[in-house]
Amino acid sequence: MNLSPLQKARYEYAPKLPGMLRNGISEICVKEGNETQSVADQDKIKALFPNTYGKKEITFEKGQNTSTAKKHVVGVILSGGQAPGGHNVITGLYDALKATNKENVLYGFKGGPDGLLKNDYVTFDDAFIDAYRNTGGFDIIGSGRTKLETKEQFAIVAENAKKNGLTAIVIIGGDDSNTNAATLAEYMAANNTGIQVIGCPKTIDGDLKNEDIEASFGFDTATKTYSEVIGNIERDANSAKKYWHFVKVMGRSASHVALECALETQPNICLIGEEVKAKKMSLSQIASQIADSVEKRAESAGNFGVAIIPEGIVEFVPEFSVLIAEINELLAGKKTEEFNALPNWAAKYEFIKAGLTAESFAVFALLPEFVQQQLFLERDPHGNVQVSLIESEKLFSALVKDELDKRKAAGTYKGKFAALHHFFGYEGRCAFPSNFDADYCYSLGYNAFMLIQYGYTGYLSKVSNLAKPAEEWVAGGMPITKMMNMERRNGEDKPVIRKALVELDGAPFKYFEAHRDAWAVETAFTYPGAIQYYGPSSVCDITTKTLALEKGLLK
Ligand code: FBP
Repeated sequence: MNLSPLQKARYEYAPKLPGMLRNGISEICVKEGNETQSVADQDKIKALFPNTYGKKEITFEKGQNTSTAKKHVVGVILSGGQAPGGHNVITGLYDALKATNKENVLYGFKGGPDGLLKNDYVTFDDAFIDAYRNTGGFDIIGSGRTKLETKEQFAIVAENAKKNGLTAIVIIGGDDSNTNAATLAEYMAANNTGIQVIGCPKTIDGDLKNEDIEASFGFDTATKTYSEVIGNIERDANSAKKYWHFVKVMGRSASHVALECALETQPNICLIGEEVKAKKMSLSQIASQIADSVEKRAESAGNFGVAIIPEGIVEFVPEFSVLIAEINELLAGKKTEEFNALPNWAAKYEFIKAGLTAESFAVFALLPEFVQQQLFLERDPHGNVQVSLIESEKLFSALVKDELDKRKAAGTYKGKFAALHHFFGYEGRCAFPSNFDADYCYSLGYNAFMLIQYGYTGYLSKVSNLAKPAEEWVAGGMPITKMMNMERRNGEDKPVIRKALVELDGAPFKYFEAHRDAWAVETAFTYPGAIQYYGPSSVCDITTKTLALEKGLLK
């Protein structure tokens, strides 16, 4: 295989473990803390998880290892979207498992949860694992988005697990996958299978975090990757002084990625979906806010700038959500065929006009035609509008242009507006993990095996104190049920891990809010540059501004 120089060098990188895990397996003991309760709906969650609810928080410490010696056969899956560092969770898990007992075995189930259902797996050995150390991607075993949530699926997983002699399953995934890990753990316990289930917190979106989980892995590398390129674009914009760049960044439900990139690069505009929703902002209000920046900058800095748009933005705009719901209703059942049979866009437009309420039609009429058509072309398997496919970066630049044209006609704006569009998402999900993610992920995997060895199930591998050097990180585990509450999903009340949205009273947003008016007018761009893997720790090991602000390390 042809290896790039960096790939070769990264194979040699030794990820840093928390100090308490560095003394060798025989010197890791466990300290149990308090019993836990779910974040809300305690009675309901307790009733649904009678075997795994209320367990104690645990921390690992230096001391005599008192776990029961037992041969372990562990199965691991990667679940959901790629996130840098996934390979290192597996290498950390493998190293801890082999350091404990050479006879222990690690199976990698292929293609996400499907691998467990189809009993499709590989057996890891040193050579296999060594080829993936400190690399990005999930290609080691692949990933998938099948949801493991029904009793029938759990029964198949249990049967396959028994067939292979598994003692534990590790699920590396986001909030949904770890919710399913908790339910699988409960099933395994209720049926006395003896099979433990441990989760690891993954997602570039950064929305799996809470008072116990400080960060999901992959967020650090992905946001650094996007911030590097946004910084480069800012510098290009500031050199040429002729374009406004509209940059959409991933983050399906939360705006953490957009916010972190804004903190790193200080663009002129960054929309935060959670704020848009809280202030019930309309599309026109948002466009007008961006147009204000364009107009002011035209008078001072010039006709250029950078705006960051979170992927999930349109779903946060209340009037847009209502429009989507009405369109879904309008095309429900047989009406899609009727709509598709109409001869041209003009006829379809009349059908839409007749079917929407006056309020929603007014919103629809405001949209550029390509977005109007996108709303009716791209449907998911249930016939619903695929909101994630809407090119919101183009939508907002078109709305801003309309607003500026109006201002031009009124004689208040005299600048020029030329927009360029970008979407950064897949570019960051498989990047070589930053040192932070390489270290964090390896620690999560290593720690997951410690939880297995000590007999825990239904726990999330937890590594905290992350804004400090790795030596000071704290390793342990938290019952997943502690992070759960009841939510309405597809018409049913379900126990789920609470998704973390951007908190408008949180330090990262507050910092952004305090500076954005100046950034909107001045050219205050900052250029983070590429991720550095070698060099001083102050450059290579630093984590996100979000975490630093949350931990009070940045003011
Ligand atoms: P996870 O929540 O599974 O980690 O995935 C998040 C994400 O990267 C989003 O940012 C993005 O909207 C989505 O995955 C894209 O999914 P897909 O890979 O299926 O296109």
